[in-house]
Amino acid sequence: MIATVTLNPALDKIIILDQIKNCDNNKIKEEKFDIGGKGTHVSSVLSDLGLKNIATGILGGHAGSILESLLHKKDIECRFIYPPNYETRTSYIIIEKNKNNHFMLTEKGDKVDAKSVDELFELIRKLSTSCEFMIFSGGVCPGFDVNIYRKLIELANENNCKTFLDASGDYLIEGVKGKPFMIKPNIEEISDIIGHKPKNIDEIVFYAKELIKYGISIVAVTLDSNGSLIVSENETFRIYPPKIKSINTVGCGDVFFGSSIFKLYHNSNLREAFKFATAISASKAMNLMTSEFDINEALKLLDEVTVEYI
Ligand code: TA6
Repeated sequence: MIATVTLNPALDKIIILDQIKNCDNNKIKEEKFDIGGKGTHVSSVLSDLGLKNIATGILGGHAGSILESLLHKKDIECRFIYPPNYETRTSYIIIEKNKNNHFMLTEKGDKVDAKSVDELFELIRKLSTSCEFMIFSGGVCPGFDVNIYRKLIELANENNCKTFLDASGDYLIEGVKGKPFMIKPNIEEISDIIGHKPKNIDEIVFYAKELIKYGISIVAVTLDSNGSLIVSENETFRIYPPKIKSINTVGCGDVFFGSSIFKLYHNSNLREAFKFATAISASKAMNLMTSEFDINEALKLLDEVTVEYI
């Protein structure tokens, strides 16, 4: 079994306009809700690829109930902690169609109480005894300590669960100390770990290899439209994405993360897993929604994904 842990899920509200004019009453053309919050996004991808999974973390309020209904529609088993008087946050994704622009405005999230933090620990402890994979992904709502990911990863590792982390800032820096099996930092996030922005790919490779020596098995660095860099003990390679017309890149990182994990769960080699993830992520970029992709479109794009060993 596989579980995702989202410590600050979000309901994505996608707002579509022709254009945004400053100091004007801009009329919204269309509004859609989608699954947001990085771990819940991964659950959505796994489910779309046919892998049953459990979504857990912190959830509540009206936005939380809409998000949970979207997860249920994808046959995802929801095992959340519901803190008292807690409202799940909303991310607003603004699509300005005429200029092919999109912006994301994400709320901070409510503070979680100490009792709910303890309940979450107990839930993760229990789940990690029956899960082979556990994915920790996304922002963290106020009320959790900065070392929350480290503690949860250590707990899951002790129960022989393979752990995956996608986080940022101090939560990532602390989380890495828990030695997750795989991390998926973007450029800003690998800079958080290194302590400065890397000058070039060679410097990223150097620090990624240091992380492998430290005990992480896979470091997958996403490089926006320049694809990704995959580093493990036995191989290092760049992956270049297909040329596509991007509509909405929000969610691409989560879809990349979720689809690579799907392949690793089925014992794919790294090259196959991350080529597949790149094609799926490209299909998501062509989709207005933040969690949706077209598997047939992705499989057609697979041939245009190229790999270069370093
Ligand atoms: O990566 C896309 C996304 O999951 C959006 O759907 C939005 O919910 C946002 O990221 C949440 O990011 P955060 O890092 O705040 O958890």
